[in-house]
Amino acid sequence: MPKNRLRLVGALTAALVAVTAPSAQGLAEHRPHKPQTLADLAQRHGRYFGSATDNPELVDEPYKKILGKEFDQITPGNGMKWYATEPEQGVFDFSQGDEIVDLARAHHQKVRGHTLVWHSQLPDWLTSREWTAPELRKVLKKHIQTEVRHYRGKVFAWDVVNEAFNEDGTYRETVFYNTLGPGYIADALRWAHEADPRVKLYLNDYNIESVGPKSDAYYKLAKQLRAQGVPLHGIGLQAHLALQYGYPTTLEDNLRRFDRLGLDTALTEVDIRMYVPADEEKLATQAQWYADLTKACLAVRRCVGITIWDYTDKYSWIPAFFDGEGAALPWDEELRPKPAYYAIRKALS
Ligand code: 9MR
Repeated sequence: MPKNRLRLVGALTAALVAVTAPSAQGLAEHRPHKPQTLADLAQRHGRYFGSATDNPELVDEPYKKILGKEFDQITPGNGMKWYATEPEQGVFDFSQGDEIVDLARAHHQKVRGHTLVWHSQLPDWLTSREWTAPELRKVLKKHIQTEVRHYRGKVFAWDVVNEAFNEDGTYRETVFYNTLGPGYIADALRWAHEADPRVKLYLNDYNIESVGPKSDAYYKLAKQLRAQGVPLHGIGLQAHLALQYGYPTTLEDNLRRFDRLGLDTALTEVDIRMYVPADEEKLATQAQWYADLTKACLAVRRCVGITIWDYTDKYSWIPAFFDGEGAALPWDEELRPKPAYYAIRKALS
């Protein structure tokens, strides 16, 4: 064979081999596709994608199946709150939180602890009497440390203080603030840190997605606490949004300023409610907002993850609290994914 033709045959053979011999990558592409979950997609960005859940729902098997599969992080909606965990003074009951932690562990999901200090859902023994400052300090310290110790190594983060500020950025006048003064926040963080030096400690609130008086109050406090060496690691932005109030367009800037303080952020209780009945247009806007807030978190390095406040309209808190509103979550009441679900996937892809 003339040299030229030989070369040609050689080149053709090489090309054929290249086309037909499946490379490692080619093989992977031909494997039947395991559908990627929100958690899988988020993990590729080093983030988690989680859902809240609540004990009464855990008898619903189809619900549990999606909960166990689609998410890599769980927050107990109620089971770790004070009324549930210390129903009588000094008598602790962690059964509800434990049930959720056990379920999460079985699915390799991490757990956010929610919440240690909050003015709402307190036990009667605490709200029905007056406390002196030394008495309440003792009660608060014991509650925090007993609970944090119980969940040491089982939760990766705690909402230590929840909803400490008013809309105008002044301190909310809770029993803790009124009795102990604003220093109760630093104390709570220190006590939690003492009980579990590894767990990430957050302050968490709603209506702090935008830059404004309430998020400014957190920014100022966070800066102070950091300067004083108080163990604060993150700010949780609940993100209970509503179509009628508009999208918080300064969300990304807001996340970024906390990032610059060296703090983690997380979107901790996301839902986007609307007046019901839902229609195609409202669901499309909702989907866009879910995508936008997902992208905002991905754009800011220390935004560590997103948690929706349960995943299905079947178990959303919204209809019971806001008359005429609902349809706030990415799955509908029949556990069918809504446009928001696909929009989140796309934003994560
Ligand atoms: O999801 C919780 C719902 O089941 C309770 O009835 C409600 C009581 O206030 O609390 C809900 O969760 C709240 C969370 O703990 C803190 N941020 C606001 C959430 C919605 O109210």
